[in-house]
Amino acid sequence: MSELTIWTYDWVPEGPRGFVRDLRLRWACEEADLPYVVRTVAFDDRQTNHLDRQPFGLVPFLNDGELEIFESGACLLHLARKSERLMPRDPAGEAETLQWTISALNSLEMVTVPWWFLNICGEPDNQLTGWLGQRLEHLENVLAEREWLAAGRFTIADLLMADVLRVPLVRAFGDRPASEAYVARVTDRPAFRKAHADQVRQFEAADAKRAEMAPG
Ligand SMILES: N[C@@H](CCC(=O)N[C@@H](CS)C(=O)NCC(=O)O)C(=O)O
Repeated sequence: MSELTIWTYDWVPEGPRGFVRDLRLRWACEEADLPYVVRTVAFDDRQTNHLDRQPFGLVPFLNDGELEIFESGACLLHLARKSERLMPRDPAGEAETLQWTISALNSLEMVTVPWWFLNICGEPDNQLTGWLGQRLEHLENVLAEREWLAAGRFTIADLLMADVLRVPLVRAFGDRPASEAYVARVTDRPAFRKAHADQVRQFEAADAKRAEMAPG
């Protein structure tokens, strides 16, 4: 099997630790027992220092041997082709997994991220609030009826949806008991806990190095 390399930043401030999207790829590899290494690009000058690997200057991106791929969703789908644990192989189970994976990105995260951004910029009651509320309410109704989004068991669709929903401001939005239980259940998986702890530990370790290099 070719070597998987997950790329992230060499350091981030405390706020995003535990939420940088390389965690999605670490988590998937942990779920599927796929061996991987983590390598880094510099956080400083990130807008321009790795445009050859991620055309928007973001992380994560992935190497699979010679193959290079960016976008966390695309990387997850790539990893899912390696392990049935991440996506079932029967056509119906695969189609369900695909639709919920894309919907986590394109129906939920496309609202949660801009809403979150306006919120932290001091506009908690912004124009996206109603839209977000509707999307989360619809999802709440789905999650009230089932334990997993697709195929009756954990898939990358749950990994992605739980990662979108676990952002603290989103998680605290409204009273949505089924969604809260879902996020708690999915993020209680040992693979998530390991991926999360590894990421936080890596950025904490980078603090010391950064302090050494700081002028004065
Ligand atoms: N759609 C992209 C989004 C990637 C993204 O927003 N990455 C964040 C870290 S989680 C980043 O690199 N932020 C740096 C910046 O915005 O300067 C994906 O899912 O891979």
